[in-house]
Amino acid sequence: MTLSTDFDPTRAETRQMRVAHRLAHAIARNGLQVVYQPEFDLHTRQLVSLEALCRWHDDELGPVAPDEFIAVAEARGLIVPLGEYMLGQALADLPEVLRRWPQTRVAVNVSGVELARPDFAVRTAAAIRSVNPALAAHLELEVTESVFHHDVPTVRQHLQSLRDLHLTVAIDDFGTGQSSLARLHTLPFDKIKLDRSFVQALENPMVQAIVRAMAQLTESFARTLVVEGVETPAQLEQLRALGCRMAQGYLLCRPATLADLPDTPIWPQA
Ligand code: G
Ligand code: MN
Repeated sequence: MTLSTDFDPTRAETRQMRVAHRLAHAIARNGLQVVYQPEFDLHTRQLVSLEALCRWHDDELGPVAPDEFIAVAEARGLIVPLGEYMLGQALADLPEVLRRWPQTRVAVNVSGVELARPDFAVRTAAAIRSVNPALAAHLELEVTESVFHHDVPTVRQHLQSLRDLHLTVAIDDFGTGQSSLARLHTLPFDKIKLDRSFVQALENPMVQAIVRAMAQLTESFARTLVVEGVETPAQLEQLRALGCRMAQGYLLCRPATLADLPDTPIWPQA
């Protein structure tokens, strides 16, 4: 019998410490890249939003996957500086974004750890004001189910006061983990991003019914539904037929630097 030696807690700990150390270094030295992935209106083909995504290629560690370094950042007290870094980059890029797509918003992902901090809204508002208060109306915050592990009244207050400044709020990866229908009414939001697992199971009639119901549900509350993870023309057509208006995914556009993003959509016309 051979015992698995794949998981070695000491080595895992060492790797986490190393990643945390290098990540702190990268944040301090502007060493993280930001790529943007658009969301499109399937009716008008308009680019409606650009999601800012962090990418990291470290000199010593090589490329580190976002799933890994974001988990490390959350565990090792680096998620707040990382979040501030991403917000700063989004604010810095917004003038160019608005020149190219005047009606757009830039969306930044915000972790529950950040939103649970008492000064989140104040600091976010201050960061915006220090650049240009008018940019608030072009920012979106994407929050995941992880916010439900934290103090929900605090999170709600932050989101409410930032919405008062005209930021919008999207519930990310909806339908997974804790982001259940039962909790939907407990946070203020403008948009739901339906997790890509629904698209991956779209051949199942019950999944089709769920997607159709989500499109109707959001419409009846004057909210937006964006379907994540669209990878094939067949999925795109099926989503349209189910009443979905907005989508994101590799078929439409992969995450890219601002310089590499095409000005006009290049995904296949129906
Ligand atoms: O949790 P969130 O939805 O913010 O995660 C975004 C991540 O999903 C990014 O890292 C992005 O590269 C990835 N992604 C975006 N579109 C697609 C897609 O169509 N298919 C898959 N598998 N991943 C995608
Ligand atoms: Mn997201």
